[in-house]
Amino acid sequence: MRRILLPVATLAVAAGAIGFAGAGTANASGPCGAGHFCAYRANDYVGELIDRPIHPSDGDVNVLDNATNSVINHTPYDICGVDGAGFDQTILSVPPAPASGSHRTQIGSLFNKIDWFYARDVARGCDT
Ligand SMILES: [Ca+2]
Repeated sequence: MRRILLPVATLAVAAGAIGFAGAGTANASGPCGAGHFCAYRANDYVGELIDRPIHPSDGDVNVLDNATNSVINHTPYDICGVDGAGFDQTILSVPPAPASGSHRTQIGSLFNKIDWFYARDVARGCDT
């Protein structure tokens, strides 16, 4: 269990740093619809994979496997990204806007393993 949890914590810190760095760019608001969560194939919100509202009652919301490289969260929920390879592991947590990290201009090679997303109330948060 320790061998699994340590890399997840490390990746979460890296994602937060990336999201914070991108929050001040001219493209910070991105193209994502009001109230929607959006995932993109490429960095900087290029190559839309999904653009839709997500609610915690929706369960798993599939995207093309191993393709997500940037995301925008305009929902009021934490959006959680899962890598389903071998076993389900939440590898990305995206807070609702306007919190720092709600827009990730690039997730990077460590994160483009996401196969689906789910939403959680902020008080509960993503699985770790
Ligand atoms: Ca995967």
